[in-house]
Amino acid sequence: MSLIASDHFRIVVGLGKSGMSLVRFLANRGIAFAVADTRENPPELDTLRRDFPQVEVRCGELDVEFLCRADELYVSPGLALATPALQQAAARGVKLSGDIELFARNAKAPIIAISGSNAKSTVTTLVGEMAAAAGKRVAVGGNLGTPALDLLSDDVELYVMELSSFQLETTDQLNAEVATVLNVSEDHMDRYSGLPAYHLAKHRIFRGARQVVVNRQDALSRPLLAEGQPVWTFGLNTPDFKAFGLREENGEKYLAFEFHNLMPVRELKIRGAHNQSNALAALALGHAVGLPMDAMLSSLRSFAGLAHRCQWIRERNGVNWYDDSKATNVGAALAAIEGLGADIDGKLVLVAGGDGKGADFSALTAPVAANCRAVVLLGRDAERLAEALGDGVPLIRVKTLDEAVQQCAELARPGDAVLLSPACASLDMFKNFEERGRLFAQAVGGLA
Ligand code: LK2
Repeated sequence: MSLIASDHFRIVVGLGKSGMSLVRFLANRGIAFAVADTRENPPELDTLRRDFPQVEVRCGELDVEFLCRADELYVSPGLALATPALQQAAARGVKLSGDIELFARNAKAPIIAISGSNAKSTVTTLVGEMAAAAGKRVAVGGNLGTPALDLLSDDVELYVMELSSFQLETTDQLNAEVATVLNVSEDHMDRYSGLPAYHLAKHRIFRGARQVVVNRQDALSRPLLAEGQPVWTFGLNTPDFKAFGLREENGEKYLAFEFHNLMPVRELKIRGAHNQSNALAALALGHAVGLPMDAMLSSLRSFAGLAHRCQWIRERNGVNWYDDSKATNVGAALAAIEGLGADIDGKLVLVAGGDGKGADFSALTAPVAANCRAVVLLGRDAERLAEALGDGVPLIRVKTLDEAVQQCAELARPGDAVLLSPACASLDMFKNFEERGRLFAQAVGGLA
């Protein structure tokens, strides 16, 4: 691609999974572009050189002059918009955008848009399965699975999109048919000035949304509404009009819509109050786009949960082992510790630690003291976690995941559960939380 200054030249900044989807999208449409990455050897460099040898790539420190040749930059969710080179380019009139903005401009079918600090992958997957069960040609992806631009197709009837705050920061106008922020609790404090900035980024999901879904039990999930904009709600309390919730009848708890019961909660395979909330959120989103209730309920009955999300690994000597590697923030770890803790006869042996992203761990102190026999700590922020947990519970420091598994095997007693729920990102020691979970399960599988 030539590098003549023009009004229509773009630069893809960050060559990961979504960067590569941008490359394919722009190349397919004959739009002139180049690629930049702050890393010397970005993950998709070999793929790019092989499939698009004509595309100019600049690796290493971002060069403002180079960036200013573009009229629009598509910035990776892994790169802070506050990065000085990006801000300098923006000050010189270059538009900062992202793959989701391009996706929204080009999608011809309705979008269900899902964000939140936790449970977004579970709810996105559930809604996707509900739509498929209803016979819709549905495309599911975004922050999970397939990058948004790779989903675009004229055959698609419905898009179900998981979106992170980083992806939303570069999205001006999503124009979703229905949008939700499932919940807001602290995460990514290494990238935001505080909870308000993080909340603001998440709420960009509502820009141009026709309908919204709100969590009745989380005020931070509630957007400013346009007059007459349809609102559906979910929550674990009793539902009213346009609301999904729980009702009790003859000692049996039911998922319910408005004033009637839908199905007994015990028919869900996914356990814990937070998962009932997830089921209700998925119902609200599906209902908003007109999915039939019977198809949605049958999907709820068969859904067994996601990999690395409080996933059972094995039983050994009366101890059950769980992989909750997906718990990359405090809120997620809390849900697992309280949920699983209440479900077992014994106590939890918790494995936690990693990159805490500047989190305040103090919310873990009391629930960990109440539910855990011991905590095995590893990773960059092990000491910060230790400080927060104090002396309410025995703490064991380890250097590796294998060592953690060995320690847990010695500490756990019959009736206990061992839970990897780090409350931290994995990137200080692993490629991602999937790899961390896989290696944990492997070590657990290797115990005699
Ligand atoms: O913060 S992220 O959205 N996801 C991590 C988190 O939630 O903490 C996942 C952690 C884990 O353990 O798996 C995120 C972080 C870094 C990223 C990113 C998303 C880096 C990236 C793309 C997306 O590429 C770096 C490109 C820089 C030019």
